[in-house]
Amino acid sequence: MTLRSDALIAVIGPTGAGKTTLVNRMSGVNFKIGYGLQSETQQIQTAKCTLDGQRVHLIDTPGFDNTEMADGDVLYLIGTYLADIYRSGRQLTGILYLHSINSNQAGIQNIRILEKLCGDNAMASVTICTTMWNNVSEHVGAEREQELAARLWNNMISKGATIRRVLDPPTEEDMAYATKLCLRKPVTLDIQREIVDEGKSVFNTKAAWALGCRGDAFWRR
Ligand SMILES: Nc1nc2c(ncn2[C@@H]2O[C@H](COP(=O)(O)OP(=O)(O)OP(=O)(O)O)[C@@H](O)[C@H]2O)c(=O)[nH]1
Ligand SMILES: [Mg+2]
Repeated sequence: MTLRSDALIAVIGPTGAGKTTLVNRMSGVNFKIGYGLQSETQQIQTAKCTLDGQRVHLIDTPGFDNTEMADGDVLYLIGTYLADIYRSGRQLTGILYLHSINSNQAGIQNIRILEKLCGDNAMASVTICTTMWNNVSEHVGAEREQELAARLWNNMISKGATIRRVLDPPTEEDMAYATKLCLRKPVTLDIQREIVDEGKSVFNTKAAWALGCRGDAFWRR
């Protein structure tokens, strides 16, 4: 029997969307979560766990719109980490993009970055996970979800991205979904190709241009 290698799933999204909470709940680790307005996660951290016999590394990332770091620095951390993975011959099987349904911010900038970071060919590996359903009435949440899907996430959905409501704690269906993600076809993101295959710096990638950070962040380094 061939042993399947550990799956890699990245958890990305705006600060406070519940990324670390989800990683903790799924893996049983106890990474620090935020309580106030301040962003919590400042580094990439990975949690190993086993989902239905499949070993997986959940990659928790610092959020965009961070109170402690510029978005360019967040992108730098995520981009270099993803490039290192690809360089070492490993690939992601899923990208979870978290969005709080309780937020009245659409997160346009975040979506633009995500689209460029992944690229069209990887879009089918993206799941847009809406969180904080227990902080909003079902009616209001559902309306927001519909509007976001029609006006902001439509491009990603048309390229194969999936939307999913995730409860806290995740349900058995959520865990089963994550298990299935581990078994999906490994994918290469545009930012990984740009950095590793094309030799670009993080600040010359399409994601950096979408962020508009190239000038500032590039010259600071
Ligand atoms: N009601 C509710 N609260 C949640 C949910 N997920 C996370 N939270 C709370 O939201 C706060 C922020 O959660 P984190 O997991 O730290 O968010 P994060 O996305 O990792 O934030 P950064 O590390 O700053 O990027 C914490 O107080 C969590 O308890 C959820 O689904 N529902
Ligand atoms: Mg966090």
